[in-house]
Amino acid sequence: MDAKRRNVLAGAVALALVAAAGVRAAAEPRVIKVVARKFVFLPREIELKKGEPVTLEFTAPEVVMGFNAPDFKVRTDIIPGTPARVTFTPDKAGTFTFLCDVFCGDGHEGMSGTLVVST
Ligand SMILES: [Cu+2]
Repeated sequence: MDAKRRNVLAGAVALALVAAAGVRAAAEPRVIKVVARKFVFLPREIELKKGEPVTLEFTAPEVVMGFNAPDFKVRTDIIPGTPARVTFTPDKAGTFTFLCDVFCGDGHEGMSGTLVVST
């Protein structure tokens, strides 16, 4: 293979790599970390964008918690020591309540937060 042909090939490979990386970057959800502790989610308010994939990554330092956002049909248990993740793409804008749906103690009933989804 002559040098010119090798350069063309190298250029094509580089372009393919850049294209693949670009596609991966676009599809990668934004990660937002959330801590669930007695008896609050931190942050309590989570800002999302309609149509933008997001991964919520939960930790619970104390006891088992739950995360449930019924408007987007996502929920997970949050076990201490193991990050729990939900990935979804908000399909509507507005303000939506999420809550802890695993009984975690005396303050459980008031343990909720808000997803604020903008367009
Ligand atoms: Cu709870």
